[in-house]
Amino acid sequence: REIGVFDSGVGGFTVLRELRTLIPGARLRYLADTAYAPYGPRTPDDIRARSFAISEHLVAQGASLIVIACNTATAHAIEALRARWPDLPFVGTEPGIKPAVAASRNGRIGLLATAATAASERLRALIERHAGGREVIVQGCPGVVDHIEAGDLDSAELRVLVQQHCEPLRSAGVDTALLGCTHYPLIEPLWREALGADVQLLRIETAVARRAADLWQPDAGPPTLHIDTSGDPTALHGWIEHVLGWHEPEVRRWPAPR
Ligand code: DGN
Repeated sequence: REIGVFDSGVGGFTVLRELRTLIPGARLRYLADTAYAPYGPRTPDDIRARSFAISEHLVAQGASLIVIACNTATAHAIEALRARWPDLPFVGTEPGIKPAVAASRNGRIGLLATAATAASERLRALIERHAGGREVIVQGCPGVVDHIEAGDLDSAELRVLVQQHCEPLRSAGVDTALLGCTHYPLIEPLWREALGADVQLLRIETAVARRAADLWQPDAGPPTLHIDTSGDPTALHGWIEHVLGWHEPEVRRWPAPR
């Protein structure tokens, strides 16, 4: 029995890192859907289709719990996944509106996410339910994940893009900003630089891993970590070392090449 974890690419490593820390005994399998990244510009139908195919794979490998380490897939697919596998717990990744409301002093909150998350009905409902009338400025950030997936964490071009996406938050005077995409913590210094020191930045990975830890049922067998990708396995090695500090990655291609 494994915990299956997936994202469009390397963003979910930020969640995987927390899972390894909080559940050291877990048998983990991560699927990076790199061949289809980024999800941000994709249609909801597309995102659901990818989430279904990936979950089939994770279930076939023995998943007894699935962590959707991607805000975009959570926003568009979690309800459909739960309907398809009613007995399998799915833990989603969603921006922590409630903690942001609690942390904000001036009641103005910014939320940075992919275009697909920003446009989702689920996010709109989440804000309506939890924001308690506070103003939440939602900013879709097209392009950012493409840079990160390409290994660019600090180019001048990416800095300009990040500055542009943060501008509406700055002019609205937010004092709290949420990173609503699991890729974004990988460039946290750039968001900090663009938002300024007086804006507090909130991340969500630890809360997601904690939720998974609550649901996880220990079973026999040593802890394991498998990483599969729909893209080029070698492209992930640097990331695995950078984010997870794991030096001998064995990454398998999924579906297996014939
Ligand atoms: N990392 C994903 C998220 O949290 O939304 C999506 C990244 C993407 O594919 N655009």
